[in-house]
Amino acid sequence: MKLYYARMAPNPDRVKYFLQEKGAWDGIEKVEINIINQDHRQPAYRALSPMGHVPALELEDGSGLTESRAICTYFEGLYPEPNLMGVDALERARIEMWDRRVELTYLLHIAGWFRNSHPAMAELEKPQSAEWAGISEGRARKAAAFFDKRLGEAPYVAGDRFTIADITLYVGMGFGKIVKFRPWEDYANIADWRERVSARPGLKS
Ligand SMILES: N[C@@H](CCC(=O)N[C@@H](CS)C(=O)NCC(=O)O)C(=O)O
Repeated sequence: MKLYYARMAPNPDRVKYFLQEKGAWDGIEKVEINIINQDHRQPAYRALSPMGHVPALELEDGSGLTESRAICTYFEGLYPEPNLMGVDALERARIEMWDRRVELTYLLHIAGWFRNSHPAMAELEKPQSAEWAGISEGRARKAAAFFDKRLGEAPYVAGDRFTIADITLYVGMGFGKIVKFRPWEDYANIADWRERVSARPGLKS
């Protein structure tokens, strides 16, 4: 098994923090992909990841597994402790609900904002659209307000314990710095949550 990942990229970081929380990151064989050099668009890599996305996991039979959350689901099965995705049907569903809310309403819009506005992305995102960047920025800002309210109701994103949904939000918050978006400077609940989770050894970059 080999994990193809890229440094300082949000989706690979979701898997990295997930494995670090489980104490399993160091034991995984890794292959570094350089996105700026477009390693991920080469035919050999596309055989594993047909959409040319990082991360990807190469399994023992040579087949590829992609989508950060799916890779985490597999690792949750291989390394069940500590549990990060739910212990019974209802908890699994609730954690997935929150994780997908974070991914689809926050992380995705930070990505749209960054990819459509930052000069470093001009080669990868063709065409860049200022209008798309503006819409994504508005949606990310709206989502930040939503998650601040949520973190006023519960200590962690999915409820009373740390889960994969916190990892996704933490990655999203870090990623936002690239477009100078720092919701913890304006929102007290996000600031409190971020201080607590960033002290976790598993979330060290
Ligand atoms: N839905 C995928 C998204 C993966 C993704 O977009 N990864 C980015 C890096 S964070 C990537 O490969 N970007 C390269 C590109 O779009 O050309 C997942 O959850 O893993």
